[in-house]
Amino acid sequence: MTISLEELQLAARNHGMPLEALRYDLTPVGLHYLLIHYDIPVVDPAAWRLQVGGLVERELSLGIDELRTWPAVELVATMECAGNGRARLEPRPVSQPWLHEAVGTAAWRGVSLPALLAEAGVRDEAVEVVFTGLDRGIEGEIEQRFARSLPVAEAAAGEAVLAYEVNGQPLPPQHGYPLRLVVPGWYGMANVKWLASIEVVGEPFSGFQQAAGYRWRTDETDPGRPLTRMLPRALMVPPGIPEFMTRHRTLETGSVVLEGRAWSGIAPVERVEVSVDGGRTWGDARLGEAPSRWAWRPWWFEWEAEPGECELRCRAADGAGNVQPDEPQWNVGGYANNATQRVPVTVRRRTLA
Ligand SMILES: Nc1nc2c(c(=O)[nH]1)N[C@H]1C(S)=C(S)[C@@H](COP(=O)(O)O)O[C@H]1N2
Ligand SMILES: [Mo]
Repeated sequence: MTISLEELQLAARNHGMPLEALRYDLTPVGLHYLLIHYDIPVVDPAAWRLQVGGLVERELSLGIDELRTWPAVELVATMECAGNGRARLEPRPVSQPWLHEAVGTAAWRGVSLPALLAEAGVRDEAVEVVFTGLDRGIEGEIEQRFARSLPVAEAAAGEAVLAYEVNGQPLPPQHGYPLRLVVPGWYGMANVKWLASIEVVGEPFSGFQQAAGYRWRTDETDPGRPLTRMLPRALMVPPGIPEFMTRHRTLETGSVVLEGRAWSGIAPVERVEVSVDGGRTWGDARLGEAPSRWAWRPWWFEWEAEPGECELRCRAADGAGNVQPDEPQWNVGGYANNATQRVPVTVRRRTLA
């Protein structure tokens, strides 16, 4: 189970959202999780341009000030890394060792991707749209720029946004300055940062992050299936106070309101259940309104805490019938582990002042 220095190096660069930040509808920018494969590029906004080409009627080359003159759209979306939960698989796939915290919700503002593609004019032979970032590195022994594709139908007719602002501020360097793609409902890897080009292609894209990475594979011989939309997940704010090293929680007896958020990229969350006895019995949480169709829903659960040790759990179900499993399903890349969160707590009698 030992974490290597290489995994620690990744974990120190790519931080999660502290779970107490589940209290915010919109994650404050510095608390949103981060995942960066290579180095954060430094971009000169005066020199930067977005190139749009391939199977289009009109090629486009747009500066950031020009993009800002287009009609702006706002998209509030929950984003989660496909590797969230990876570190809880056994044996642990070696990569960024996320526990539960690779998630955040933000208000992205920018240009509608379908509107931009309509302006360029997507030709009939188009199959996919490829999004390439400025960041370069080596992965699987292949030198590359981070690039991902979307099916033409998703790109040209969905609700994706080319964002230049997050929560009312210009994108900070770590979130893709000056422009990033945001594809609501999809796992994080689809949301290409530091966008340099958009290319409409007539064949499925075979780049590393599409053909080798981000596939759900049972073993090394399995070509696997691509990861797309986020499976449902509920997370709770760990209640009480943490012990510094172990982060084990302690709280006092009496009425406690457990709270958290739940999301699914497939269909809206319709139910959240909570267990206060390690999964033996479950009760329904009260659900609040999601800030948008693509953002997490708040939930609350009232609990009379009795002295002793117990394990809290929560799980979400979406309108398409997807429910979180109790146990993870192992896969080569360690993706899409949405097994229920477990929070062991010690309840002690209220201390007299
Ligand atoms: N250009 C580029 N885009 C990228 C990445 C990257 O390394 N390079 N990482 C992807 C992954 S795996 C995730 S989970 C999200 C994370 O976005 P965030 O760091 O803004 O939260 O960005 C995606 N977009
Ligand atoms: Mo990710």
